[in-house]
Amino acid sequence: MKLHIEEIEIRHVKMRLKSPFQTSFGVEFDRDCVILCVRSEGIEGWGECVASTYPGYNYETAGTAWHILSDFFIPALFGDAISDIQNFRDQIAHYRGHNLARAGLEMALWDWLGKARGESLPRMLGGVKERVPVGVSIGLQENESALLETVSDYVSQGYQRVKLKIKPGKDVSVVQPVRDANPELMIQVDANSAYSISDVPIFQAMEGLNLVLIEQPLAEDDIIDHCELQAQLKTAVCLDESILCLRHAQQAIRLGACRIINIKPGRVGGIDEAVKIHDFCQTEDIPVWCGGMLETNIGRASNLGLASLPGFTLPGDISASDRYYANDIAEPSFCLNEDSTIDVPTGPGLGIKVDEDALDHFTLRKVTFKA
Ligand code: OSB
Ligand code: MG
Repeated sequence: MKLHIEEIEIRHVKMRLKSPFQTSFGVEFDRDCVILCVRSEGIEGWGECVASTYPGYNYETAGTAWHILSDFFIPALFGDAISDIQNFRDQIAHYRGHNLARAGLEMALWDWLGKARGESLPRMLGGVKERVPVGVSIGLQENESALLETVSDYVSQGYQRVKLKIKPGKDVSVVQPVRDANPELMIQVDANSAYSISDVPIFQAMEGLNLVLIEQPLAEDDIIDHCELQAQLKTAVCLDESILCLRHAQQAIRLGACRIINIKPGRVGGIDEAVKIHDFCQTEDIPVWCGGMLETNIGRASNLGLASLPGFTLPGDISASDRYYANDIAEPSFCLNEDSTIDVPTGPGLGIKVDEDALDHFTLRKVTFKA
């Protein structure tokens, strides 16, 4: 790879979700994100930065990503050619944080690189699966009947695993009726950091629900209390927000803070770091699965490619395209197979084609940086 970037286009895109997504940190009606396009030698590489509308999941937003990309990360790339992904990472390594922005740019480079080489992302990463198991992440609902209806709708579509968002006051009592109505279903819960160590009894009360895992129960910067919690539970704790890099994963596993890791390439600063965490977890016999950030088909294709690696044994939050947006900005539309899997794209790079008309329709602002 010798990539002399000619230009990079960034767009702030806003898309209405088919249904609002409510978590312990708030509700999202629309999804804001930053879409990137790297151009050189007649090849376009597309990337999606998964920062959202407001700093609820973590501190980044589409606005902060816009600032960090345009004022720091993108200018750092005009000059020397980029020789490989590691070299790209080195060029912005002196800047701290902002993993979602970093990962969006890296995704565009992977797409460019794959197209230049005529290789798909899963092939470049060492993927082994042609289809990957997936589930669906269900936001907090108004009441019990709305939740039961939503779950049964997804089950009838073929999803074999659901994830239920929980928060204090809406936990055991919310999950119990879903378990009662679906004795065999794979169910897991996600608290998005809403509890503290004094809530151990609540998690102990969940032991009877036969959950696959409990995702990010405590504060994102609190590995110590996650250790204390995991030691008192048979159910596996899974970390999402707490794991920002390979070192965090190594230390969390060494200390016993979790038994499963949710890998989101955005949160860990890119696909390259995500693969490193996957590789480490495989040697430690720690199951991993690919999380989601309500991606468009650009980020969805990337997640499917990553999840084709052998260690992604648990179903990912990579639901079918039709669950998110009425009109997406890239093709193909990813469909659920009867066995609750989705096919991994096989075309060069991400294996998708961006629909520029649709993209223009959802674009709030656009800037092109030239070398
Ligand atoms: O915590 O996993 C999460 C969406 C946005 C921010 C954080 C999370 C989520 C999801 C949705 O759970 C997963 C998806 O379907 O993309
Ligand atoms: Mg989560």
